[in-house]
Amino acid sequence: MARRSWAEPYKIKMVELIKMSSPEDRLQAIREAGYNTFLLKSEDVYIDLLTDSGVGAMSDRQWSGLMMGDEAYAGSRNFYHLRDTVEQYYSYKYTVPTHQGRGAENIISQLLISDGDYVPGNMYFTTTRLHQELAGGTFVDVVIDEAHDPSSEHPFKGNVDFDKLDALVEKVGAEKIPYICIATCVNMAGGQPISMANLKQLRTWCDKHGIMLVHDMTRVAENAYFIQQREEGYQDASVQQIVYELCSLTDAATMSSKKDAMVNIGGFLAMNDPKFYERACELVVVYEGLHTYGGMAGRDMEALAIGITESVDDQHIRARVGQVEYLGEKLKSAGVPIVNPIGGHAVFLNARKILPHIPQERFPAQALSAALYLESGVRSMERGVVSAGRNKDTGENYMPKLELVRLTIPRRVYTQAHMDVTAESVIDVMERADQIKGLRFTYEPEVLRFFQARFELVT
Ligand code: PLI
Repeated sequence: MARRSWAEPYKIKMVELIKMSSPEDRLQAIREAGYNTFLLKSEDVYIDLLTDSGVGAMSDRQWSGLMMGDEAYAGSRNFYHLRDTVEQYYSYKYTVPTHQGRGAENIISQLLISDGDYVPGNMYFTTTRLHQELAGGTFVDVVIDEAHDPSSEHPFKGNVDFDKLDALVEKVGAEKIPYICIATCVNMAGGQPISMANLKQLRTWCDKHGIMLVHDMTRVAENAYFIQQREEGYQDASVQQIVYELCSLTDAATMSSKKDAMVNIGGFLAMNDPKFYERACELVVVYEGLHTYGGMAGRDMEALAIGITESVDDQHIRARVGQVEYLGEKLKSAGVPIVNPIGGHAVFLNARKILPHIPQERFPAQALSAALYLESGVRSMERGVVSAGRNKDTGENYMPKLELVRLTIPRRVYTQAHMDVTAESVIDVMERADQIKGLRFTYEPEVLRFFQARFELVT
């Protein structure tokens, strides 16, 4: 029998109107934004693929959950619903809500990292690394080399390289490593999964060295889907089962609920150790709010609890990743260089290949992202040298091998037709790529510079 197509496991009940702007309006908008797509007004954007964070479409069940908000300052029933849901689906016993993922990163970094510590991870993430550094730590990349190679077809580019980990222990000693931070479906590598086998091996390694294993579980459901599709022994397991198994291999987790769990705001820190929970409760009241709401309204915790149950549904995740794959395949078949294999939440354009005439110091991915907006009103995000920032000790720019533009697909928001228009826009930009010029900073913030930096064209 021929392979059956997937279809979205929902129908649309309400729509938000969007409109295409004129080329003149877009030129003015991108100039005013200093060629930074973060600084564009949303109303000037046609198809918004900046991020998948906080921009998903909630279900009718989630919206009805909003009406069930218990906004008590202390002990909201929605908190207990969230806590129980986290334990049921993600295995962690204790949950500390935070306003979003970086709130949880701040707390875990402050609690566990001391000056001079090292924190290994399977590739950096911008806010994660910054909080580690602010707490006095140094991030160390221990992902496999294939993760830095856009053309490698490795099915699990999020895997940890144990030689790199062993070398770090040898150099600094296990007592200088408070924890290892492992992301599922590694964002900066192109939405690439870690395998269950690699995570199990890491669990054993951590036990041997007495090092804690922390899980950035922001996109764990997408990782679980790739395991189901690619890893031997998991074909008959549900995404829900795989998600639970992944989480239960780790000691604690930080979560940005704005991705997998399809809410507009929220996050949490979760763990199994009661002592660690106690300390996190002490700190959350300083930065976020009481431990039964963190930074969240009761209604948002309710929508989140419902979103978690929807996020691990096999039909949902198949359609979600399927839509990303649809866009990626269209671009690939037109000869557009993208990161392989196609990731879980986004298609990443290889700006080095598309703009070989722009050196990395002139920010090719930033320039490509601005050019794509100008062409079509499609908003994307730079994930290259600008996002990588500067080394905290030397002040030099990090020069990542991956110089990418991310076309990030919000969950349950756009249709296949939007993907077609996006693909056509990228192909049009590719055809006149030699006319695209590099950029230089006119304003460079000290930290997380990609959010607010401004640029001008280098002519
Ligand atoms: O944006 P937050 O503070 O809710 O979460 C921070 C965060 C942590 N880990 C990972 C893997 C992320 O992707 C992440 C946020 N990502 C954003 C905003 C993105 O556009 O990818």
